[in-house]
Amino acid sequence: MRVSFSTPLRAPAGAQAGSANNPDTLCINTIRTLVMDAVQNANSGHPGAAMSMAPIAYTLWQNALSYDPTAPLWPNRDRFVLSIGHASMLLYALIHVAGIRQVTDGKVTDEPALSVEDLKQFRQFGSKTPGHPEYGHTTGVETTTGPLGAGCGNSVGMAIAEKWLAARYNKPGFTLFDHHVYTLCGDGDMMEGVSSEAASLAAHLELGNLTWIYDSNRISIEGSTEVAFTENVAERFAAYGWQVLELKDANDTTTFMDLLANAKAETRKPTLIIAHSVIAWGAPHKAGKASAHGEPLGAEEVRETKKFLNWPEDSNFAVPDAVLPHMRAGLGARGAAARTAWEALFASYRTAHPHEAGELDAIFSGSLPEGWDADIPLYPTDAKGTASRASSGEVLNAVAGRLPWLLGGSADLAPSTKTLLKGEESFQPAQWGGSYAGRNFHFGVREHAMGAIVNGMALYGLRPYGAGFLIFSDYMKALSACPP
Ligand SMILES: Cc1ncc(C[n+]2csc(CCOP(=O)(O)OP(=O)(O)O)c2C)c(N)n1
Ligand SMILES: [Mg+2]
Repeated sequence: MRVSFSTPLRAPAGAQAGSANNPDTLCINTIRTLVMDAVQNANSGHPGAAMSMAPIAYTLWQNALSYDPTAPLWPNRDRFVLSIGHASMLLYALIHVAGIRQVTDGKVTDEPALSVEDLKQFRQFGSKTPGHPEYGHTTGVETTTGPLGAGCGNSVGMAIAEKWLAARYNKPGFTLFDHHVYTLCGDGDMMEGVSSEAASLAAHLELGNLTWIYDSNRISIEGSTEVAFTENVAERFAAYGWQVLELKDANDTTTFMDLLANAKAETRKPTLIIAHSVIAWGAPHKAGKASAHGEPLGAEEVRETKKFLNWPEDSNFAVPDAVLPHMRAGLGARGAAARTAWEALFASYRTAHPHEAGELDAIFSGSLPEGWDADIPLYPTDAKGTASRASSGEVLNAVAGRLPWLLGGSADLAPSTKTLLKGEESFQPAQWGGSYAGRNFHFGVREHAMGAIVNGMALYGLRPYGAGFLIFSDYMKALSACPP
């Protein structure tokens, strides 16, 4: 169905910056309506947060994210983590309107990663648009999310990986790694313990390359968050050592851009942007209500919301012609310029630093160096036996010599778990006596965060490990499974 957009696509006063035919408003309303239509079509899903976060997510991608939709695997791309995995339609709509290309068997194709047809298959068995985003299944998804808090933890691992790669491989005149990690999280993420552990460590490690945007709509499944969550999140994060910024209205994209600039400018502290929002903003009867969290709005409410947005009421999965070109001119052009400049830089790096470039090739492709296992000792049969943690420590150290990107640590148990890499520095900011090139990690007594963090690091091609007593593997089970 072709829909007429001859009526000005106006948002209600104060809803968005810009004039009546503002192309940004057009894109934001496209995302909002795709979310509503997909959830309605599937007759299940979570429309509320995805709708109200559309202005923020779109503005971040279009104006700040360094990402080339035609090269989704470019190593120095900014990372976007949707920790509120239930709001998956927001990410799927973005992947579509941003024109991200499909990656198959590690190769970029000319196909869109998600077509409108794929969006129509939202939540259907075997589709590319499952209920929660899955890494390796849908191009453009940087990590699997759904269990709340885990994406926040993954993003700390990603920020660590970025710092480590920069410290080890950037050379004078060759800034190969200087990207930022952005995470969109919600009340549920903030309540989960794993994000608190990860946030505490992120501040200690001075991960200024990390920004979490917190959708503070004060609604979760059981209703108002007042039933269980009344702490002052801003003060908590300030106490961890984060820079805390507040956006009074999630629709205020102009101020949001200023806050993003402040986040980038602060290089020693991670930043939390608390974005106050109304869940399902724009829906006349459902906005602000818990029922908008995880139920379709209903056909009539969808129609009325479209009317409120000055959108054709009979449209279904409509993407106006101007939307993809507009994002191509913004996000696409900026990302392509950064990516091609990086590729030229990496080509000359290859000449100047061939050994390091070879290591990076292996990291990016997930391969291991030739002979990585050559030094692993042989253990003859021995009636007395060797404690497995002792042999494990010997094997780790034997591999570490030949695999420079084997790195990790323990949740405050290294003397027992024997996981220290001999002769290697600690991964620490300078003020705590280490370096970001260090390979020994001190996760503190934070098993849950450790599990989520090493997964985030693994998503960069590094070979991280996290150690604790065997019984604690049960404690952290859900967060320790390695990504594909
Ligand atoms: C670890 C974990 N526990 C429980 C859930 C189930 N769950 C999904 S969304 C949600 C509420 C989340 O609230 P919020 O983050 O505020 O999302 P919003 O309602 O604002 O969309 C819960 C409890 C989950 N996904 N992960
Ligand atoms: Mg909420």
